[in-house]
Amino acid sequence: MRRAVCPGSFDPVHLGHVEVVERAAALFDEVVVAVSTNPHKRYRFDREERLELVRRSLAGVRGVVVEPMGEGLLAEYAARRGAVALVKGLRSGEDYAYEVPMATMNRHLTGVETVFLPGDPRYLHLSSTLVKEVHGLGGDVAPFVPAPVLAALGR
Ligand code: COD
Repeated sequence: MRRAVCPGSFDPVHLGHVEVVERAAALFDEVVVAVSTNPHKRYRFDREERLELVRRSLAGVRGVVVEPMGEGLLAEYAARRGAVALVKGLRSGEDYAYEVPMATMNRHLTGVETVFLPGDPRYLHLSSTLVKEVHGLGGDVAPFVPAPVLAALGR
């Protein structure tokens, strides 16, 4: 059984995330989508809401498990879960520059590898922050978020 972890704060999950998890699920036997919570960060959706929205948004994807990551090191969480890899989506060179030192450190910490998947061109401009801002100012984000997220964002 080859297991991977797809980590994120998912505040909220959007179609860029969903697409990366779907592709990870095609590569690994099981993908654990790990919803992180940083106690120093303010979230639009609390931990339970983010977990529920991720679960409902990925309900049809085989081999996917959604769970809270808790606090602490991602590399140690992945080791506890028996994962051979972290899977991260990349939108740009900036994402790559940000992620590579963490990938190197995570491999140093527990030996876990990081697999980067290039984001789908339809969603490269997406971030949870942009979704919240555009929706908050009255813009239409329906093409970019799963239906449960659109409902949770409200009108
Ligand atoms: N297309 C493709 N991929 C995307 C898109 C998109 N449009 N948007 C986001 N992604 C990817 C991101 O690159 C990221 O890989 C993932 O989706 C999740 O994104 P977010 O924004 O929900 O999550 P982040 O960026 O807040 O990251 C949360 C982590 C859990 C990854 C991070 O907080 C973390 O690593 N925490 C653990 C602490 C730790 O171990 N620190 C030491 C590091 S060495």
